[in-house]
Amino acid sequence: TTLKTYGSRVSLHSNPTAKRLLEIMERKQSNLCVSIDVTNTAEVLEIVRGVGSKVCMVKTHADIISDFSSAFADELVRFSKELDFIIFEDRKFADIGNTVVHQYQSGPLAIASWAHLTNAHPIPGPGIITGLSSVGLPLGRALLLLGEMSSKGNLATGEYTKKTMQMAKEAGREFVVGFIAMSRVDPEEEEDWLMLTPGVGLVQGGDKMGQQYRTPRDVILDSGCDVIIVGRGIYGVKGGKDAMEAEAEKYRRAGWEAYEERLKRT
Ligand code: UP6
Repeated sequence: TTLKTYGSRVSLHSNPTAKRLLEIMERKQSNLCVSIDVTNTAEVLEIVRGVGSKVCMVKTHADIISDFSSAFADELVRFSKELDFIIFEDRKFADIGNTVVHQYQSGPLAIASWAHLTNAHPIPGPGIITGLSSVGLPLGRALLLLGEMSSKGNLATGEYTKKTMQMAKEAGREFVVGFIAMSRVDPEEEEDWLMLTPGVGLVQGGDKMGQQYRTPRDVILDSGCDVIIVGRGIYGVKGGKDAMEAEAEKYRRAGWEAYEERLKRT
C-alpha cells in the first residue's frame, strides 16, 4: 500500500467517502488535513476560507464551537464542495452501540447529517461500529478507529493496537475505512486502510499537555501514513488568513514531497 499512488487506491475502496478522499488527494496534490480547533463559527469559517484550497480534509471538534448551528454546518458543507475537501468530525465516540447511535444522529450537533467522516475508540468493542454504521452507512459516511494516539503515556499501544486492527477487519471495509495511527501498523497488510496521523509540526516537539509532534517527513515517508493532521501549526500562526494560507502551503508541500519520495522507494 505504501508504494501505491493515492489515485490508484481509489478502486480498492467501496466506501464513497474513502474514494472521494483519495480522489481529492490526487487532484489537489495534498495529504494535509487541517484541524480547526477554535471556538466560534466565524473563526472556523475564516480559517476554512484561508486554507481550504490547500487541504484534502477539514477536521472539526463541533462540541467546542459555542455558536454551532445547522446553518453553520450547511455553510461548511457548501465550502467542502466549493473548495473540494472532506469534513472529518473528530468526535472520538467511546460508548455502547445504542448510545452512539443517538450521539451520532441526534442532539444539537447531528454529526451524521454533515460530517463525511468521524472516528471512534474501539474500547467498547465491535458494537460501537454496529451502532455508528447503522446511522452512517446509508448516508455514505465513513469511520476511522483510533488504533494509536499521539499523546505521551497513552494506553493505545501494542496488543490494544493489534486488536483494534482485528476489530476493523472483522467489521469489514464498507464503513470502517482506516485508522488514526502513528505509523502504518502492519505494512504487510493486504487491505488498503487509510492511516491518518495527528501530532504533526514542521519541527519535532510538543506542548505542555503531553502532545508530541513529528514532522510530515517522519509521518509520511518513515511511518508510511497517508494523511497529516495539523492544528496549531497552521491556525496558530499570527497574521490572519494570508499567513495561515502560507503556512498551510508549507505543510502541503512538505507532506506531498515526502509522499513523492516514498513512491520512489522500492
Ligand atoms: N488528536 C491528537 N492526537 C490524537 C488524536 N487526536 O492530537 O491521538 C487531535 C486533537 C487535535 C488535533 O484533538 O484536534 O488532533 C491536534 O492538534 P494540534 O496539531 O494543534 O496539536
